[in-house]
Amino acid sequence: MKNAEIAGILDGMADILELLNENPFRVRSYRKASQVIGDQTEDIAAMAAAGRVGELPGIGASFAEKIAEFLATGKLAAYEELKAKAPPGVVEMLHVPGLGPKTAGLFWKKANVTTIQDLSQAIDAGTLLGLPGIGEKKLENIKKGIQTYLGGQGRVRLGVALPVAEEIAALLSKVGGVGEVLPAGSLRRRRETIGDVDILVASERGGEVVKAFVALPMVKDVLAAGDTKGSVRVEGGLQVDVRVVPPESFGAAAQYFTGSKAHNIRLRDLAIGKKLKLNEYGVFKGDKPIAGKSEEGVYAALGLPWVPPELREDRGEVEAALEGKLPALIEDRDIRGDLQMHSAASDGSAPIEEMARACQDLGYEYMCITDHSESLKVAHGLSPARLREQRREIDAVNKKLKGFRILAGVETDILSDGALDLPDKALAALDFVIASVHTGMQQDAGRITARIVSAMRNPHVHAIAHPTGRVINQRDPYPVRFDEMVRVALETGTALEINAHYDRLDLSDVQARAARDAGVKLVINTDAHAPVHLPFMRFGVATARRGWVRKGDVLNTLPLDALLVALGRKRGTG
Ligand code: DGT
Ligand code: CA
Ligand code: CA
Ligand code: ZN
Repeated sequence: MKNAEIAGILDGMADILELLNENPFRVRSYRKASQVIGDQTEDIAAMAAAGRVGELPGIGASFAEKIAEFLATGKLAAYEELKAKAPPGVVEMLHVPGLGPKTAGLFWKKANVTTIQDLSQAIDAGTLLGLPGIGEKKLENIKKGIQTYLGGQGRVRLGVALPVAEEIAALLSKVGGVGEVLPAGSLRRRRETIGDVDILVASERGGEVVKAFVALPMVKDVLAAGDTKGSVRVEGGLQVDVRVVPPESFGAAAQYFTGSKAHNIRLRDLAIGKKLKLNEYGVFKGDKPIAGKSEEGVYAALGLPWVPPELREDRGEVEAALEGKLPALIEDRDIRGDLQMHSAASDGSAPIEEMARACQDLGYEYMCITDHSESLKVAHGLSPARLREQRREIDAVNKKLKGFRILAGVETDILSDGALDLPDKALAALDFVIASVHTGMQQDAGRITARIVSAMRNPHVHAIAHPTGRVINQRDPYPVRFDEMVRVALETGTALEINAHYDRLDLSDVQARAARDAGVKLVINTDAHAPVHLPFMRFGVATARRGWVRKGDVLNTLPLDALLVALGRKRGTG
């Protein structure tokens, strides 16, 4: 499908238009079109062939024409023209957290800064100070943003890498003489970003497997192709390595190449303590292999139970395993509903009923519609009156659904002064209220923390959404005092969200663990803006597992009745 590629181009066009100071409505229309195309489950090429692209919301005749041009020629003349109007380095600057198009344009036009390197040097040399609106503080923020941006470069988000790896693994499984296929490395540990993908294949016919691998359709560049190892780049630049190992050492290879390196070093020390040798071929007593076929066997030979890959970071899992105290981690199937999502009433793309049927297809018992509140104008937030109207719509859809319940909720903004964007009376009428910071993220730690604390002290607020505000590789967390947030969450019985969207994963793994250790309840939500986002739940569950989180720590593992009781508790009515 070309959907993602087209969405990327339209977004890129919006960036350049913004940089060129074009009409904000025009910029917005490109962003909207990009979002609509990106959210489509159906192949745009098929829709175009049927002449249905122009019917999509926000896609008029002119966008439909551009899409047709791209589908036919693989290029878009208007995009090429736009790209010629701004240096690529300046466009790239827009990806630096804290650096908007106005500022980037200013640096480019007034200080001749055309690359991120230029920008870094200009900040250090102090030559940008004194440009209109540019002070020390702002430059310091941009400097930090550059570090975030460069640090994230080359690491691909989990939700981008995992589907690619799974598709490649499925294709490799069909190659002749292939047994097990396992995406290992940081991907198997479900880290939030992936340096490269490491896939293991059990086979005696290495050369043939590697040949088949480098010939796969998603391969853009072949970096290496030998008898046991192949290495390629796929679209978007992600590197994928395949290693072919004989079945009798597959378990040892799986253990070794899953890592992490720090975990492996601990295991090697354990082996040495038992006068054994551990490597990617097996566990050896002298020259004699005593384990290697299965991963369980490798751990058992070292006197350990099998350790879930998400824990293998040397963060205490080896000690816990030795003591028989590994946590029983939450699993995908424990999730009974999704408590944060948006409908077409605010900035989502689907009506409530469509979201509900998609949730039913995932096997859920319930879900909650949490559209934005009124002050978030860009997201078409809901007033109390519109919320009341939405409740009636939800009641009507609920009547049609069997064995499933849509809860009425809201994602209410925590305003700059800490007040909520809705009166208590409106909040009290809803089943579930999640509060979040979308504005004033530049405030200092004291003020941001105070805002969130005051939201948690409201008895109608059940949870805090994306509690640190970070966007992976794009935006640093706002400076909330995490310990204080956790302390007040516990004291007030407010849950903290693990936002499952792979752009956020917020709380992060280590933060989820700290919250869970403190006894705070978590809630794992997708924040879906379209049905295609609902399956992102697994990235949230993976992050929870990396945070040692158990089923009982998570609100939305409860059956509906128990969930409603738990929600009532915060309001003193449960
Ligand atoms: P990444 O790719 O940066 O997201 O992280 P990983 O963990 O996938 O690292 P990668 O691709 O360099 O190597 C894959 C695994 O192979 C790693 O998790 C553990 C293992 N490994 C690699 N180099 C070493 C090493 O020098 N010593 C040990 N014990 N294991 C290693
Ligand atoms: Ca890797
Ligand atoms: Ca690798
Ligand atoms: Zn939000």
